[in-house]
Amino acid sequence: MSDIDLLDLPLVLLSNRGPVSFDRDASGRTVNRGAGGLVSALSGLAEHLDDAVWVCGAATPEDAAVAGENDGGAILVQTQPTPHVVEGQPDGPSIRVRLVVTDPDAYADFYSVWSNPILWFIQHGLYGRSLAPVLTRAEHDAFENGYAAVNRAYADAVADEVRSRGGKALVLLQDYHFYLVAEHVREQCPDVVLTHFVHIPWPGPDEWRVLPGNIRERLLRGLLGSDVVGFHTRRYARNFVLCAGELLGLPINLDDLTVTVNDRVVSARYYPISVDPAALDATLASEDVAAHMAMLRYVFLDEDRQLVLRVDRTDPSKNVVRGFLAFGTLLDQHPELVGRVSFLALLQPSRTDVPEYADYIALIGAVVAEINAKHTKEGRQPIDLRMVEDFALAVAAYSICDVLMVNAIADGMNLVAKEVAVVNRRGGVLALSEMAGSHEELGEFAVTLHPFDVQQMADALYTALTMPMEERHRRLAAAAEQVRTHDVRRWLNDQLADLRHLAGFS
Ligand code: ADQ
Repeated sequence: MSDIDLLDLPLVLLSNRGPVSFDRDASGRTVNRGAGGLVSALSGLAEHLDDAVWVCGAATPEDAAVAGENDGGAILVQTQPTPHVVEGQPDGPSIRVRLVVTDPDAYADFYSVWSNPILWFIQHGLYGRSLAPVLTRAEHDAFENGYAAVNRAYADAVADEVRSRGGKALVLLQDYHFYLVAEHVREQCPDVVLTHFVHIPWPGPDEWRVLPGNIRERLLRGLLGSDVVGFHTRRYARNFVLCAGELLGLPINLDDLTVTVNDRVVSARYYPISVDPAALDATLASEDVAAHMAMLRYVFLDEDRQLVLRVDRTDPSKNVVRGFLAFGTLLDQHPELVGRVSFLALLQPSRTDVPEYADYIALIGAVVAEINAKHTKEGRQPIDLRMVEDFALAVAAYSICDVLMVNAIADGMNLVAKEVAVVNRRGGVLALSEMAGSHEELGEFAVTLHPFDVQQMADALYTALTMPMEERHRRLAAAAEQVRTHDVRRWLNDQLADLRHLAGFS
C-alpha cells in the first residue's frame, strides 16, 4: 500500500469488525486476519502509519479475554507473515488494535435489534411496510440501553485514544452501527478532524419519518458531529443534506452539499468504494481458483451452454427471490433456452438469527424447487443453488460466467459487480440493478435491471444472453477499465485528501 497518501496526524479508526480477531485451538491462542476489501484497505493504511489505532468490537470470547488482560487498552498486533501479538518491537507490518467489550445484552440490542434489522431495513426500503407492530416499548428501550449505550462506549474509547495523542487526530468512523459516535467524540475532543463513511444507501427524509422525531434527530445530530459524512454516491449524499434541512431545520446548501450546524460547516461527500484489482488478479491466478474453474466449466459450459451467476448474502435487500422468478419467466417465454442456460447461485447465509432472514432463506428454497421442478430437462436442473461462502469458488465463477445478475432493491455500492468486471474472461455481461450504487459508474456498460419488475428483468436477461460477442467484450473491457482506474486505494486517498485539507495540510 505504498501508494496510500500518508498523513501527518495520528489516525484513529473505528469499525464494528476489526482487522484481527482472536480464537483458541488445541495449540493455544490464535490470531486471524479479517477478510474483505474494506478491512484490507484500511489495514494497509494503519500498517503504514507510525501512530494509528483501530478501535473495534471484541467479537469472540477470546477477543474479550485479550481485552481484559490489557485492561481495555490497545495492543500491538503484527499482521505479517504470521499474525501475532507483539511484546517489544515488531519486525514486520503491525497494527495497534483496541478491542471494546460491552455488556452482551446491550450489544444484542445494539446489533440484532437496532443496527440490523431496523437501521439496515430503513436504509434499504424494507422497514415497517408489513403490519407488524413497530416500535414497541422493547425497541424503544433497546435504543437507549443498546444502540445509544454501545455507541457511547465506543465513542469513549475513540476519545480516549485521541486524548492520548494530544487531542488532535484524524478519525475515520465506519457505517450504520455508529451514527451517534461522532457527536460524542467531538464533545470530548473539539480539535478532531472526523469523517464518518456510510456504506449503505441513505434514503430521503420521508423514509426516515418511520422513526419517531426524537430518535431520527439524534441519529442525524450524531452524524453531524463529523466534518465530512461520506457516501458511495451523490444521490445518497444529497438525501443526507435534505434530511438535515427537513428533519432538523438546519441551513443547507444543495449545490456544494453542506449543512451548517452552529458555527460548523459539515460536508456530505461521495467516494465510491471499490475493489483491489491486484489482489483479485492474484486470487484469479491461484491454484485453488483454477481447480474450481475446471469443475465449473465441466458442469455448466459444455456444448456451448451459457451460465448466469449471482453471488450474494441471503439478504432480502439483494432481491434473490425476484431474480429467480425472472429467470423462471425467461425459461417460460423462451423454451429454447431450457437445458442451454444454467443459473448458478452462490449464497452466503446471513444474519440467520433475524426472523426475516430465516424466512427469506426458506422462500428462496421453495422458489428454486418450483422452477427446477418445472424446467428440468434430460436430468439437468436449471438452477444450481449453493449455500456457501467460498471466495475462491466465487472468483472462479466470476471469471467464466456469461451474465452476472445483481438485482438488489437497494445496495450501497455492490462490490460483486466490480469484482466480475475485473476478473471475467468470457465477455460476461453485467445485468445490474439501477438501485445499486455501482450502477452510477457501471450502468452505461451494463444491461439495467428494474428490481421490482420481474418481466423487465426476464427481458434484460434475454438481451444479455443473446448479445453479440464483440459487444459483450467491448462493454466488459470498458467496465474493467473504469474499476481498475477507480480502485479501493482511490476511495481511501480521496477521503484522506479531503481530511488533510480540513486539517490545514493542503
Ligand atoms: P455487502 O452487502 O456485503 O456490503 P457487497 O458489496 O456485494 O455487499 O460485498 C459482498 C462481498 O462478499 C463481495 O466481496 C463478494 O465477493 C463476497 N461474497 C458474497 N457472497 C459470497 C459467497 N457466497 N461466497 C463468497 N464470497 C461472497 C456492504 C454494502 C454494499 C457495499 C459494501 C462495501 O451492502 O453495498 O458495496 O458494504 O461498502
